[in-house]
Formats: sequence, C-alpha cells, structure tokens
Amino acid sequence: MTRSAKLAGVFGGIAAVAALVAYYIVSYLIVVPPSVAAAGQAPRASVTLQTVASMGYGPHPDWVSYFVEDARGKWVHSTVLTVPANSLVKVTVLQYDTATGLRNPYWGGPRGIVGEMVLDGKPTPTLDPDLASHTFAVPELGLSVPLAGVADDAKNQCGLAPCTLAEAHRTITFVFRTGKRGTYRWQCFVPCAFGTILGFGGPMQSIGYMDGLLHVV
Ligand SMILES: [Cu+2]
Repeated sequence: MTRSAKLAGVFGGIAAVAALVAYYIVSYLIVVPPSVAAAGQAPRASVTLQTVASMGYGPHPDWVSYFVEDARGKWVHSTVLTVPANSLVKVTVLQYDTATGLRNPYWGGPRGIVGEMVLDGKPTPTLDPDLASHTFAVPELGLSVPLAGVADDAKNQCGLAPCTLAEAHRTITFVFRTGKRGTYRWQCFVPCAFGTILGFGGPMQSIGYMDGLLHVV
C-alpha cells in the first residue's frame, strides 16, 4: 500500500469515528420527549405518573421508565412536565416496579412535601429505604419522595408499558408547592438501572426514563 493510501485510510477512519460521535451527541441533545401539562390550573393542579420495570418495546425494551398521563387519560412516554407557578401540585404515582432500595437511608423520608405522603390510602410518614423502588425528586425545590415497590412475589406483575390498574401496583400520592417560573430538573435517586454501572447508567441518565424536566409556568 502506498503511503498516501495509508494516510487516506487513517484520515477516513478518523472522519468516520468523528461522524459517529457527532451523531451520538446531536441525537442525545435533540431527542426531547413531549411536554405533558398538569391537569387543573393555578393555584391547584395535579399530575399522574406511573413507573414501569421495563418498557417492553422500543429502542430500550429492558429499560425502567416513568410515564405521564395526559388530559385525555392517555399514557405518554415522557418525563417532561408542565405545572403552574405558585401552586399546590398533587402528584399520584402508580408504581408497578419492585423495590431496589436506596443507598442513602436519609431519602426514605419524604422531604419538601405539603402534608403527608399517602401510600395505598394510608398516611405514611416515612418508608423503609430498602423498600423504595424509585424516588420523585426535584433537588432545586428540596423535594424528594420515596416510592414503595411492588412485592417481588406479587402476582400479575406488569411486563409491558404502559401498565394497567389490573396489574400489581402501589399508589403513592403527595402534594408539593411550586414557586417561581423556571425549568427544574427532576430525577430518581434509587440505583434502579439494572445491568448498568452501579445501577446509575442508561435510563438513570436519560430524560424520558428516570430523569425529567419540570417546566413551572
Ligand atoms: Cu428509578
């Protein structure tokens, strides 16, 4: 092979890798799930979410994820929420996943909510951190709520998102107060991403799965 052919091969290889890296970064930045508006309007609104142990379809069928219910009662694969400013927002989470447990037991207690967390109809001041499946946390608002998991041996567990009320689930409700307008990140802090490094990869670092945005408008 001539020297110029070798050089062309090297530069061609570099260009191909650079194109792949650029594609990865651009697609990572551009893919933002649709925003779903809370029901109601200021000063009171409500949001209904569900968590699923695995999507069951799409590009990441084994990823754990959140879903949001839209105004027509349809489940949307998104974690981008729009809520009114200076309002009380009631959140209902239908939790279909089993427990993974929190690394830091401090987060077993709900923080930053108005009133008490209610788990399956019972006011619940704190949760055994080992029983947490996910958290709904907005660090900038000081909000963190642990979400109890379904028992490992529960019958009729959900395997395909979105799950239905006929399948095994826990129901968690809580209220938080929004302040000024802005966009806040929210996320889960349970290392729930099975099969990734320390359980914090994949869905745990992806908006639309275990990370989200809260648009306060
Ligand atoms: Cu999680």
